[in-house]
Amino acid sequence: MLLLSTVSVQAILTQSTPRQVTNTTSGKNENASTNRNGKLFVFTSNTQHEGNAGPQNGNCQLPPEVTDTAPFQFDFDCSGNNFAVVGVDPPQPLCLNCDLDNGTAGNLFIWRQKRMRGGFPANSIEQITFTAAGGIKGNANPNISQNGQWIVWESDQEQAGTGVSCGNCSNADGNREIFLYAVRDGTMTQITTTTASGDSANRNPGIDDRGNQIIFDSTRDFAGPSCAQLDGSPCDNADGNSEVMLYVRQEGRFIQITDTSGNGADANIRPRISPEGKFAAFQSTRDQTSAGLGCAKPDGSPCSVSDNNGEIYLVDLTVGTFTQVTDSPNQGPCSGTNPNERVELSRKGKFLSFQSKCEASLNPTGCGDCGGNDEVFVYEHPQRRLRQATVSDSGFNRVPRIAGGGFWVVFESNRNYKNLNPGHSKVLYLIRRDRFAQVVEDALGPLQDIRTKLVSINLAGGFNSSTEGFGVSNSGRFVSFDNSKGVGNHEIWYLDRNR
Ligand SMILES: [Ca+2]
Ligand SMILES: [Ca+2]
Ligand SMILES: [Ca+2]
Ligand SMILES: [Ca+2]
Repeated sequence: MLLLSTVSVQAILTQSTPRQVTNTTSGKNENASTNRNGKLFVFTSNTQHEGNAGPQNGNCQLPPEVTDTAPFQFDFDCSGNNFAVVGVDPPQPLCLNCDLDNGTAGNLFIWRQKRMRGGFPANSIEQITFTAAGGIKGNANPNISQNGQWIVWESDQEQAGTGVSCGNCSNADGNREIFLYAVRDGTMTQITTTTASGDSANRNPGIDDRGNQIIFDSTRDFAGPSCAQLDGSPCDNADGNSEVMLYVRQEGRFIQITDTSGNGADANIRPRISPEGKFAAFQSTRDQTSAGLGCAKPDGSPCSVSDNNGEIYLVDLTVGTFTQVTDSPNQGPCSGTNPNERVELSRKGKFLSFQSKCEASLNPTGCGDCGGNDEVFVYEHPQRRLRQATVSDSGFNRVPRIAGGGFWVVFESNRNYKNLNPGHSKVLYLIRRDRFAQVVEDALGPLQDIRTKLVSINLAGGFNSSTEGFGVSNSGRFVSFDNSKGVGNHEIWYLDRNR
């Protein structure tokens, strides 16, 4: 029995309800990403998907081999998941190409909430990958472009089998490569073709709104005629640490954004690209003082020689210059690879969100007790201003994602802001960036600013996500996430902030 979700919202905002997308009996559904209008969701799943034409069980179709009344395992409306597609009666969770033996690997699926061109009815599923091995991470970290036309992901598998249309897919060595799927015609492209370095070979792909550029981190060396650095010099990563790479789809060429040495697979990681594709951001433990065509801090002074803890960088791809957003000491909670991490950026690189343990150095006069727990920060590039969005004395504020339009930041937290989460469950918050974007739960911190607009997504007793991964549309209206609380195993959910 599904626990009814409870959602607390500020009075000024419309009541909204988390909606369950998948309804399965075992395994995991995770890594959900949504396009700009919430019509398309892509996610990974290692659960068994039933859905081809078969006998009817209520409103649900059963797969041909099922003769009993076993419930439809992958449905959206037949097992009490509270989902109903407006205007479709009865809603049929239809999948025309699902592999009925999925369950050994994480594969990618698209869910179409609304009727789409190409004959896809509302509330239908399409399976994209058909690998039989690799576990839940066999196909991982999918991102759909906001225009809904392109999906990029990482995989250590050979993309093959019935239903796969790929002209260049080849990954016999089983390292992790980057792949691209064209939603319009169902064709697949293998973007990277490399060997060795296993799961750290090519990772963390991001994609701009139109799917023109794909960014990722790679420990492989792309030296060759189809790759140049931002300053025009040849690509080079002979030392095999992780560098930030960009793939220009229409030209079939690569741009190596960082050129550093040392720290292996932790050197330069988790890059993101801005919605229009002109800016990139990433986290790095390496020295960027001679990066690209120049590197400066927000105040215009030269970048610091790295003391090798993780810092956030912003890159203007059109002119090749770097901005060192954070400059924090490699000590205490701020030491190591990930004290500043998980950067996301809005349109034209104007606003960055990231997670940080470095409050004592980034915001020494406003960080409350400054204990160094994970807090959310927002950097406003036009004003060259860094704001601490959460001030708390314990617990966590994680994985902030600024929506592409820059108005909303979504993050995961177990703090109680505006009394929306007094039980300190794990919830998602959406905070308006363009108001006074700060929330406080810290007796030593500044008083809460009443202008802050905040929404929480709070399933009964908090939710339990597997991956710290969720998606948000450019407008901040649609948020996709996974949760197992109250539903047994990890299922995909979404929130339409206007409903
Ligand atoms: Ca390979
Ligand atoms: Ca290197
Ligand atoms: Ca530092
Ligand atoms: Ca704190």
